Amino acid sequence: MFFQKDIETLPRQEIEKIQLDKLKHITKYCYENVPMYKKKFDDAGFDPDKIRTLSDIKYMPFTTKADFRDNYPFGMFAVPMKKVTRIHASSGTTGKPTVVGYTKNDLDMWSDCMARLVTAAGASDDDIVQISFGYGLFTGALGLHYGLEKIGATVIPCSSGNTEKQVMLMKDFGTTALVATPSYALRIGEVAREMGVKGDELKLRLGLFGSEGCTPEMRSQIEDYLHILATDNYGMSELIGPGVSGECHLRQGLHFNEDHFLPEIISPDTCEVLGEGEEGELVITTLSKEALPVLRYRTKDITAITYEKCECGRTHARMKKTTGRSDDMLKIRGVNVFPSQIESVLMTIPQIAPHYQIVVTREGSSDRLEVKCELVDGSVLESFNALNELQSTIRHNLKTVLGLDTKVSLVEPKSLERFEGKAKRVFDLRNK
Ligand code: DLL
Repeated sequence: MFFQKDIETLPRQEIEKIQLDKLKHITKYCYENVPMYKKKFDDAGFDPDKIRTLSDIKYMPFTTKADFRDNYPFGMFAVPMKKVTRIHASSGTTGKPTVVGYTKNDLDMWSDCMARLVTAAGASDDDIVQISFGYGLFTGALGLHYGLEKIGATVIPCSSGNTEKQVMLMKDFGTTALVATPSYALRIGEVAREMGVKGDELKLRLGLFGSEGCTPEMRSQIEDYLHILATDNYGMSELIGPGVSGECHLRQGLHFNEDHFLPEIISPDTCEVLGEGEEGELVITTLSKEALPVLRYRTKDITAITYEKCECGRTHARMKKTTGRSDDMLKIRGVNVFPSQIESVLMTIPQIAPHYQIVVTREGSSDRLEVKCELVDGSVLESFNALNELQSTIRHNLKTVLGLDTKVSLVEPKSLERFEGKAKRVFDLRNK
């Protein structure tokens, strides 16, 4: 068991005392050791000695992805390279990767954070865990790897890809827990079916998923495929990787490791700090990191925070599953659309498989939204009436939720792309 009860169940006042002490320290540490923070603070007239209460953080300037880009590759590091024990990087879609570094203490703290979260999710030293995140510069695989080893679980470092082999090992080794993106878990379940391996032939019982969004409706489908309880883990490379927050087995929000990460929610438009329960952009300050401390990082992920104690006994704040990133939001004919809203609608329609694509184009001055949905059973395509009826139902349901007219294209089973890491389902072709 890796339940750090003395920390994970602290009363709020005591959590906040730890946070304040650490915040004061890290603010000065950044000012003294990272030229970028010194300049940022001086430019903003922010005095690092002026933090008296936690809410004084609101006077501190934000850090953004652009700061990483401008200081590529190691300019944000607060320690000499001699003290850096590991480097990771996030791939990004364009240009140079975002580079992150860890001291020995950072790696220990990271595996503690992960050990806490996987324990909360229900993993233990009885589990045989297949890690099907890609090993390499991506933080996901090694992050979970060391956390799971710390709790004494048996780790199988499969990496992603070669899905038939993944299924074979899962069956032969008696894997009980799977670490993957939800999309790859779905793919593994699909290949298992194709190979004639039924969910109940596997010993799988727990999914430790994360790194991308997944609606509750999609999650239920994955659980049905694999006969598991699926839990969610949130994090990002810039902050540490996975280990920022994760669900316990009760799945009532993702518990932060609040002694190491200080969360805030802001309005993405005005940057004003919002209150408990209000939805906005998550901003995180790392409180313990040595190699790459990050102050008030704008994650762009949209969520809300609760400080209520969880039924599981843990007292650290929890965040709602994210509804998406602010930059994932599509503005179509003036209407804001989150891809997760479309996913939720599609996943309630039994004839539609959990595979879809969203394509946005511009015709003249008007935006056009097309949703390609994969059929569970291709025979629908042979009946004009059945096809028509299904299309109108989906169009109607989408219109009710989004308030937009959508073109619905039903496509053959198994015709849309599958993913071994994060899924790419949205194609905004308007500026191409
Ligand atoms: O995805 C770290 C991670 C690995 C988290 C494994 C959990 C498990 P990046 O590649 O830097 O890091 O991507 C970070 O992915 O800002 C979110 O938009 C998204 N993301 C991560 N976890 C979740 C989640 C890793 N549970 C970006 N739900 C973040 C929704 C998530 N989105």
